[in-house]
Order: sequence, then structure tokens, then C-alpha cells
Amino acid sequence: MMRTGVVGWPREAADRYVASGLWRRRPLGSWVWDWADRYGHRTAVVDGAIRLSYREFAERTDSLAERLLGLGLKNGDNLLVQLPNCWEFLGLFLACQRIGVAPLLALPAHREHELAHLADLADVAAIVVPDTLRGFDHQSLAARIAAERRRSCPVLVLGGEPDPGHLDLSAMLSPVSGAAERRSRLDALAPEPEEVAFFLLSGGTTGLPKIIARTHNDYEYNVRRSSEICGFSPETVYLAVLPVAHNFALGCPGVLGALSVGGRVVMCPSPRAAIAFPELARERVTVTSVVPAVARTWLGAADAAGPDLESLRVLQVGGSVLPADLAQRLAPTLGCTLQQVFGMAEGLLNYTRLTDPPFVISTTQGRPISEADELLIVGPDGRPVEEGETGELLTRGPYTPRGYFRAPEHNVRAYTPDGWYRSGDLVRRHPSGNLVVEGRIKDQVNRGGEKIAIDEVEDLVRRVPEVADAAAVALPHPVLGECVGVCVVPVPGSEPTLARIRAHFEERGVAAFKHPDELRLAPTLPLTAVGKVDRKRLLDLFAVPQPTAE
Ligand code: J2J
Repeated sequence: MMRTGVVGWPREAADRYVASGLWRRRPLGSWVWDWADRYGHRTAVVDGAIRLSYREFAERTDSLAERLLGLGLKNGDNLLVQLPNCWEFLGLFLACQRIGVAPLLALPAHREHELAHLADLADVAAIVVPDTLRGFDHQSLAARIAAERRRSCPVLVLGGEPDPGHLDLSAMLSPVSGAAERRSRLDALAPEPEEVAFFLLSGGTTGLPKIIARTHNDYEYNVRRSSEICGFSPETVYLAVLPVAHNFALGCPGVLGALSVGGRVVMCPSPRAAIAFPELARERVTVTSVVPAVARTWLGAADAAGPDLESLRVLQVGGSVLPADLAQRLAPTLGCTLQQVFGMAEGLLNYTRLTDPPFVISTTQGRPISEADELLIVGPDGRPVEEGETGELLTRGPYTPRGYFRAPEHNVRAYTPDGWYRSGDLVRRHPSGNLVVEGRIKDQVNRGGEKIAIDEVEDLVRRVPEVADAAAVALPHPVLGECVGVCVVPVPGSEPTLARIRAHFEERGVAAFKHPDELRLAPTLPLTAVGKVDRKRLLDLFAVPQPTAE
């Protein structure tokens, strides 16, 4: 069932990807029994005290898939998922793949502002949330969003007591007998491989988060090729510490990559060293992926405690700039190989190779995973720069969709007419052939790997009654890399504080990582000669400390 608003690959490119064997025309749901048949009694997933074999995992996944059908969900429907790292996420993700329901992967940090928009845009047919998480009542929020939907929208809840009318996700994952018959019933419902398998979120550069539709064909390749490059094998034990709703921990190679080669996945609810290190030691984890901000805290913890990280072979780091000092210290301190990853939910993935020389690993962000990845590095005039010069990275390829989901106006700016994705990243090619990320031209804050659209923040700040005008900027931050600064022109006679502005974000239900970190008040915004906000002068305002009443 084709969804509307999906920008597919042109016929010619799709045929080429199939003919060259990159696209195998297999729906992601076929993984479930491929894995169970091959790796049956091996442990697939560990989550705290829970350990499930591939076979148990397949039976539970299929049982859930059939119960989802029982709720009236069907091929072509979309479902909003907001779950922390837990085995149930994987069961749900794959149950959806069995029946052509596309999960939209929201982050645990998202709140009403984001979720209501996503539920609407994707016209979701069900919502799945934890009861509460870190003190926040997700169940009540999901109920409010479901009530706003024009169609009936069941709410599935993980943990706690489901409220009347809500369903218990754990119960829906309990195995029912008759696995073989159910398997063939569900096989008959497999979606077409060129259809949407699931939705990732883009930090976006304008407005609310954009939705990226990933297809079975493209993501199967994304995962398979990533696993190959990262040397994943049945010996792999992958620790999921970043949210698995992120492309990185999901399929680069992530949890799906580890499972698809018969490895073991350990679901960890937090990247904090105090939580992740004991898991790492207990399960003899061989590989994990983190953002630089987490890597920095791990370095400190490893220095201090000398914990048993001996099993760790590869640490993947990506999502934001990895400072050189950190890059050099990680491998020796943690006793593993560093792999830099420059990826994007929009598609293109670059990895340093495990065999690259150490100086290449610590100073570059890797190279594309596919020979079919097309890259252009262009100057402001849109023409390719000289070899080795810095320019904006444009890309097309077998796992880089040609447009955002249901965003035709934005697509005109974010993609060229012939389908190149404008990454907004400034890169240059290193003599080794790898890419070096030099900066970006998109209006975004990269706060510890979380992407925040500048104009979304500005728009929210302008809604504070005491604010006449506002501009936001990415400020340097010692741990997060960047954080959010806002410069406000107050309404005459008022003096908005940072606390006041943050409270406004809270009231509107905006994800906490987007709340401004620093505030400056100014009589006017600094403007350029053509009347645009002068970001350079804006940044200068933050160089001088300004006492604000908080
Ligand atoms: C500098 N900037 C980077 C890096 C991403 C793997 C890893 C990361 C992501 C991701 C991902 C960077 N150095 N090493 O999806 O599968 C910035 C760039 C890029 C944007 C994409 C994956 N790695 N970035 O971070 O969709 O600006 O994906 O365009 O969240 O992060 O963000 P996102």
C-alpha cells in the first residue's frame, strides 16, 4: 500500500540498484525468521535480567504482529513510537515490518510540541509509549494526542498500569502457540520492498522536525553494508546506549546490524558511564556507538575508575565534531579501535575503516559505505570546488531518499531538481580519500549530537509575551560541543529572564534539549548590511558575560 507524500527514487536509479544487487527486494520483516532459522538458540537480545534467544524473539514478534492486526492496523498504516532502549522496541519495530505498518521513531525526549506535529503529519493509526520515563507521564500525553486524532488511535503502553482503554505492550508481546501457522499467515502479508519500512526524524533546519521515509530496500542495504564494513560477526556484542530511535544506534550497524549477523544486542537505558560500564563489563560488549559528548564523559570515567572495558574492540563516535584531543585519547584510554562516523538520518554514511592508519582515524570522518554513493562538494555558486577544497556536501545514492516525507516546499530547498540532498555540511576531501567535516552552512545547533533548528527556537522565543524579537545562535560548549544561545529584544519595560523563557518552552511541551542555555538582552538585534541577523556579531554578544536576573 503506497503512502502519499513519499519521494521515491527514479525508475532508472531503482533498476540500477536492483540490477547491481544492492537492493535485494526483501522486506525487513523477513529478517525475523531468517535470523531465527539461522541462529535459533543463540541469545539475540539482553535487557536487564531478560535474555531472549532468536527463536523466542521471533515468536514474540510474530505474536505481537498478529495482535496489531487484531487492533485493525494494516499495511500502509503509520504508528508513532516513543520508547527508551528496551527489547520491546525491537519486537515492536520488527512486528510492524512483518505487516507493512511503518513505525515513526520519536525520541524519548520529545514532548507534546513535537509529538502532536508528528502524529498529525504522518496521520498515525496508533501510539506506543512508556507509562512514565524519568518522571514524565508519557501515557497521559499519548492519550491527549490520540484524542485529537480524527481516526481511532489505540494507545499501547510499556510498563506500569495501562489506563482504561489503553493496551499493555508487554502482554501483546507474550508468545502464543501455533508459531508455524502464524509465520506463514504473516509471510503472506509481507509489504513490497520499495515501500516505506519506517520513519526517522531529521533535526531539520526549518520549523518542526522533518520526517524521513526509509524503505525496506534502502535500509536493508544500509544495515548489511554497515555490518560488513564494521566487521560485525556472530561474536559481536553490541551495546545500545544512544537512543535506538536514532539512525546511528538503530542500523549503522547498530542493533539491527548485530542481529543480522547472529550477534547479541544489549539494550542499555542510558549512556551514563555509571550505567553503561557495568553492562559493558557484564555482557563482554565488543562494540558500541556514542556521540562525542558521551565519549568525553566516558574518558573521564575510564581514567577515574579503571573499570573492566577489556572486551571492547571498537568504539564508534559520530553525530557531531569529535575534537582532536578527544580523538587521540579515546583508543589508548579505552583500549579499543576508534571508528569515526559521519552519518545522517537522510542517508549517506561515512565510516573510517578499522584498518585506516591511526592518524586518518583521528583526523577524518571516514568515507562512504557504497560505491554507488555519489558525492559532490560544491562552492556557493553550486559548482564543484577544486580537489581538496572545502565546500557543501551534496549526495545521492542507494540509501539516501530523494526527499522528505510530505514536505514538498522544504524539498525544493533541501534537494536539487535532480535529486541531490543538500547536507548543509561543509567538508573537504583528505588526501587519504576520507572526508573531513569543516563546519556547516545550515542554521542548526548541534547540541551534543541532538540537532535543533535555529528558526524553531527563535519562533518559540518570540512567543514569550515579554519578547519583542529574538535570534538564536550555536554557542561553543566544553562538553556538548554546542549549546543554544538566544538574544532577545525585550518588550519595552519588561526584562525576560532565561528561567522565564525556559518555563515557556516547558509549558508548550518542547523537548528539553531545545531549551535555551544562555540569554543576552539587547536593544536591537545585530543586522548585516542586507538586513539579516548578523550571526557573527550575535556570537560576540555572548563573549561578554551579562548578568541576568535568574
Ligand atoms: C561532524 N558532524 C557530524 C561527524 C554527523 C551515524 C552517525 C551520526 C548520525 C547523525 C547518523 C558527524 N562530525 N562525525 O544518522 O547514522 C552532523 C552533520 C550531519 C548531521 C546528521 C548516523 N556526524 N554530523 O548525526 O541525522 O551535520 O545523524 O549532517 O542526527 O549531523 O544528523 P543526524
